[in-house]
Amino acid sequence: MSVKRTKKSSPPPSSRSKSSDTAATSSNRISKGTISAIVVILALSYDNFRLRYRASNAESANRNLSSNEDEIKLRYKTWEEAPASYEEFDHDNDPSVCRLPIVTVEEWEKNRMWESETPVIVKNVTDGWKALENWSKEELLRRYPDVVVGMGSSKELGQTGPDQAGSALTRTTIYDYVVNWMHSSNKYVFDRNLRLPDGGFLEDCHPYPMPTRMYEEDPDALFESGMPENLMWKDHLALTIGHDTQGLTFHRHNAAWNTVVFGAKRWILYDAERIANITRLKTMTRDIRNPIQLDTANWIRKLYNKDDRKHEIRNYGHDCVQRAGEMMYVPRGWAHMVLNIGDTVAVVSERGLDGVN
Ligand SMILES: O=C(O)CCC(=O)C(=O)O
Repeated sequence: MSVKRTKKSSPPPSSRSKSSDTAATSSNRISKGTISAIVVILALSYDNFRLRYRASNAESANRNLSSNEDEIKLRYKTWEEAPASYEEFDHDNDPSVCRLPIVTVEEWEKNRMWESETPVIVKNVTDGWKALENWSKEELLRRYPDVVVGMGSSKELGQTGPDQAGSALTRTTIYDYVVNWMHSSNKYVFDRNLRLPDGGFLEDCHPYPMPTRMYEEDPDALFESGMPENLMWKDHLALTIGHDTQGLTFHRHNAAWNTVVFGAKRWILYDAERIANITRLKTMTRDIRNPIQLDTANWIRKLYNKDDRKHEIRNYGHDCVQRAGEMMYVPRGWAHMVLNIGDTVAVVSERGLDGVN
């Protein structure tokens, strides 16, 4: 799929040859010193011209995002303008339904809540993040068009688990995904391979939430502590970008945090101990009479109210809506599925990358 970008053309070569022709014909009448001076001046002006040419080229690339053609391709100019099924999937986190502590950043850090086995929502995590401005749809496309990301269908990514997705992921760029795929396919960007430091893009998420900040501030201390690498909150972050109703189907992995920058996510979490009974896990996550895994919207629509599933989640799980600015912490081994409400952009960090079988 080609990416529509402004072509970078070179300055017209004729301007250079014409100038040197002029200098050559004058050479009979003027001294060698004067000729050298003219050559230097011409070279400087050419450089100047080249720089200005590049700058105006960059400007026109930026302007191009709002040109008619791209507006048609973009369909929705901002994340917020895109369809969002709040009416069908949102709820108000009633404590009997969500059943999670919703805490401040201070409480999260003071109590080192990432060491616990309880899921939790942390408020106002994105306070101070440049991403709030730099990742608006227009700015993301203008600043980071060429960041390479992996995309695949939410269902496949859920089935393989995002770390083992391998061939289920196609490499593309942020620009290509947002302009050409996001609203015309079921492709979801869920890329766990972004690395710290990345020279700009991920710095927009400063200050990183703990415990990822620990690694960023002093990786040597972590290595020297003797902690095995697969237990560290390390240098890989994930980026997720997807339209309304996308989201990973039930899966499990190591402890992870997920912070929404734009949009919202509905989460269904199911207790790690409860799913040690594998038959129960299967019954919960799919229709046993027709065990094709449903996408997350259809799990909520068609399965949630059947066969005791709601009772299980109300007693051994959580059903919560995470809003922009909030972080969801999922402890190791908890089965969970997610549904985006509206265009949603989030970053994720996971402890180690060793998955959970
Ligand atoms: O946002 C999603 O679709 C899935 C997120 C998830 O499973 C996670 O962060 O662990």
